Amino acid sequence: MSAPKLFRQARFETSVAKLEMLPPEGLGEIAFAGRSNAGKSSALNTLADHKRLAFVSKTPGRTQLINYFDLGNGLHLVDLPGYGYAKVPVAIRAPWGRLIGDYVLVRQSLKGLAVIMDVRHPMTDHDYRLLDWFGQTGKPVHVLLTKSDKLTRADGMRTLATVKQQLSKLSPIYTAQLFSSLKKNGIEDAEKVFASWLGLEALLEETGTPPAKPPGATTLGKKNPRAKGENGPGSKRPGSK
Ligand SMILES: Nc1nc2c(ncn2[C@@H]2O[C@H](COP(=O)(O)OP(=O)(O)OP(=O)(O)O)[C@@H](O)[C@H]2O)c(=O)[nH]1
Ligand SMILES: [Mg+2]
Repeated sequence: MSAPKLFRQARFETSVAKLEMLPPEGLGEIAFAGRSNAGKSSALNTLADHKRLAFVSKTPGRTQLINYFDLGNGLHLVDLPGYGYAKVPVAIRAPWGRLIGDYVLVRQSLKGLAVIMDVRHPMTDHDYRLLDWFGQTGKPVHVLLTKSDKLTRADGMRTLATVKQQLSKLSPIYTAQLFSSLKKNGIEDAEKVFASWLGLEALLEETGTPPAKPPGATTLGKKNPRAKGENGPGSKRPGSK
């Protein structure tokens, strides 16, 4: 267990329903993709050390928009809609091949993809399709096998070894680790990978110094406007009953 420090600055910036609405290209962003209910929003909250930055729900398919979180200095974390959950009504179930698929290909600021998988259900067909698709960018992927608190350490390690082997067949630069938002396990390893993608390694050496905000930045303390809508009733902390 360790306290996160790298992404503590994260502040909600905007929600995007269409590619044309994406904010201007910045200096770097990391997107969190994965099956609905895998724990993407929870992982993002855990890394940001923030209980309700990104919306977490027991209802799969809650995150339907691309949500941008500002890290300052032109850097962002991006929470993508989940894929592969059949019970979400077709009207709001954009196949990842459209919004997510286009986003991961066209976005130049995107430095790498964090693919979040429930450690009990890793490497689904949808995950494979996304990894295959993203492969054409040549950019890195880091898999967080989350909810690792649900398995014994031995079972978790076995799954990790299998997933690493499967990933190595897709690309030598794809990596994976165990993670738990509930137990706050795996934060440091994830931070190291994401810091290297964003060129922030030096910050990890310092003792908890967050990235400086650029002059005139106004996002600090901004309320998450989804508190009334998508981020509404039923939101839960990871693991809460
Ligand atoms: N035990 C445990 N539960 C977790 C963990 N991470 C997330 N959860 C739970 O899993 C459920 C889904 O979490 P979310 O973070 O909303 O998942 P998501 O991938 O963002 O889901 P969508 O937005 O629907 O795609 C919630 O009930 C969380 O509390 C974890 O590490 N351990
Ligand atoms: Mg979510």
